Amino acid sequence: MNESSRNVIGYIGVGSNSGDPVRNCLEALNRLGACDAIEVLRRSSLYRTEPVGLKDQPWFINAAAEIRTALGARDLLSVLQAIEERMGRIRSVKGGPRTIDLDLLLYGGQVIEEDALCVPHPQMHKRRFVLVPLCEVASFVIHPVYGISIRGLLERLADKSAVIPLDAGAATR
Ligand code: PH2
Ligand code: MG
Ligand code: MG
Repeated sequence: MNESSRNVIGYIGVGSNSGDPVRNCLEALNRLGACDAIEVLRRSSLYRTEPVGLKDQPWFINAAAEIRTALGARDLLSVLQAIEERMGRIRSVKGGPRTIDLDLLLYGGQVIEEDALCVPHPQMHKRRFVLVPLCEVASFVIHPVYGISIRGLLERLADKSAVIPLDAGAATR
């Protein structure tokens, strides 16, 4: 199958904790859906989440989106990075505050391990701020490395950091 006829279901993690994080997340999702070869099928609710890793920074807004795309994984990553850049993401402190972070969590059932691209996202199964939103749109999807559903990963999760829904019900809109 060639690039243009491919239609892959992917999942994107969205996060922001600087400027107006709710606006930033929604704007990033709009920009994603405005791309030619990307259709946003569903998005999760938005969540207010406690920072994981570097603690001394503002709480985040996090969400997840299910997309269908004709792009290959590398091209999709380039689109995510271009949206981050155009929205003014500044990488000052590693793991620190950011205007927008778009992470490619899952791309079909593919496992890709390259310097610039690891899919599934190597940290996703450890993070409540990723799995709670993702579970809204992908509860039965199987993690291609662990062979466990997203719901199953969430049930096994050790991370107890706070993840609080901001607009419950958005997934059905
Ligand atoms: N992203 C990080 C580091 N820590 N914590 C929360 N709550 N949400 C994030 O999106 C996040 C984080 C690096 O990508
Ligand atoms: Mg990122
Ligand atoms: Mg991230």
